[in-house]
Amino acid sequence: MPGLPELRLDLASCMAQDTEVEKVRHPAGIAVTALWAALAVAAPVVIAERQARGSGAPPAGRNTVVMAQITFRPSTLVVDKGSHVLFVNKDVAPHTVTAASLGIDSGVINPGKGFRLVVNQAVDYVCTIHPSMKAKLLLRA
Ligand SMILES: [Cu+2]
Repeated sequence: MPGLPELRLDLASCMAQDTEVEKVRHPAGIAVTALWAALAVAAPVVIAERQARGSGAPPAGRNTVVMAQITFRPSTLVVDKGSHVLFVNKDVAPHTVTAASLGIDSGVINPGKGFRLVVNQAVDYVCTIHPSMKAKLLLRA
């Protein structure tokens, strides 16, 4: 899926974010920490290679919400605090990711475009163009 250069750039920082999370899940172990540190360096290289091959589709990330058929999928996504969530519009219609009370508004996301959000709190959001589109992000306990 060409046409998402900004999304690919964001993906690299998201993968770095994921490695930080994994470090927390494996407390203490020096070897484990060293391994993930190495992967944190390797991850951007992998992304760069994918770009070079022209495979523009983001990998099926855990923190991706797809907009398709006038629906956010999944409608509830549980993420670690501080995670980056990518919203990808695979629909034929434009959408927004909006939580007005939290000051979150993607603006119009056209088909084929995306939006990245750093999640530090639970977020109930809607698409302002299609008020029936509602979904939420929850923080992992
Ligand atoms: Cu919409």
